[in-house]
Amino acid sequence: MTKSLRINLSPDVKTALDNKQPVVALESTIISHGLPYPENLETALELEQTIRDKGAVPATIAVINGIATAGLTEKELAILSSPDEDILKLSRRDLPYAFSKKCHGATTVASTMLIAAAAGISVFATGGIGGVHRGADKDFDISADLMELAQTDVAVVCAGPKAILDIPGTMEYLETQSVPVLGYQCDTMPAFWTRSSGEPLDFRLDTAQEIADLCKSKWCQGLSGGVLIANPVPEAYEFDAIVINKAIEDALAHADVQGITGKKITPFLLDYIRQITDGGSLKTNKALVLNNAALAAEIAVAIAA
Ligand code: PSU
Ligand code: MN
Repeated sequence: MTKSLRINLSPDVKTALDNKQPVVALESTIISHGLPYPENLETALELEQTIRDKGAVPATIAVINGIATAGLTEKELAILSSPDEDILKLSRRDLPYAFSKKCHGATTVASTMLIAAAAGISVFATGGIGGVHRGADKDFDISADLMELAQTDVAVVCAGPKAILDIPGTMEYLETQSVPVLGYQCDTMPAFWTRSSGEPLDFRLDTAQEIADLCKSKWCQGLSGGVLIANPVPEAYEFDAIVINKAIEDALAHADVQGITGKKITPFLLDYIRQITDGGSLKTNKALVLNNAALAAEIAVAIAA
């Protein structure tokens, strides 16, 4: 019995990888659990187009009929986006269930990284990574995204940890796990809906080329594990800090009253915040993911050159 992950590559992705052309991985939890219909499907398609426009090949990753898949058809993207489908949220630990039950599932940052690395894809764009939750000193809620960043050789472009989290705690955890965190044209950790959390970053790099150079220096010398690139949301789409922080507090209080925990908490908070900001948080969310896809493509092009 072979012990390597079984992966279906789309013809596009396979050709690009065979020819050492730039490829950018995209996750699917954001489609199935992070954004509402129909914006989720529109965004998924726009993300892929943004990456193509920058000269790279998009590889959206999910589990389809129990098989890890990189590069989805429009029909598969539509299934993952559909409010009528009950799509599982799959982090690393959930993959064996989906494989054995031969079902569909959306992959988180953690499981997308794992599948991307196994396919030979080294750059990945998401919205915000999971992290240390507020109150993790009591409930131990720390996203598996951080453990994956510690061990898997993929560069992840994000707009910071989602601001629903404990951002300083998340940064401490990344330091302990020896994950380089790079500010792209910024000196402080972005906070997803806003451009800065105020937390200083150790490294600022101003070009995709410098980021590519750092990744190559790391991986070529056997320093395994991920690289986190923090790319602030474009100014024009930044959300008002006071309004968003109030919305986050409200959402956290409601989650507490309703007893929402575990893998349901992140989708619950994102949806609640979208509703109480009248969809305003959604515009920001969409803009920041597209911005991350564009930078990820530039990094992938620079790595492949
Ligand atoms: N970024 C977004 N929306 C999302 C997520 C990230 O803009 O929905 C997802 C990612 O898939 C991330 C997951 O891996 O939330 C984190 O979930 P948890 O906190 O349960 O580990
Ligand atoms: Mn969690």
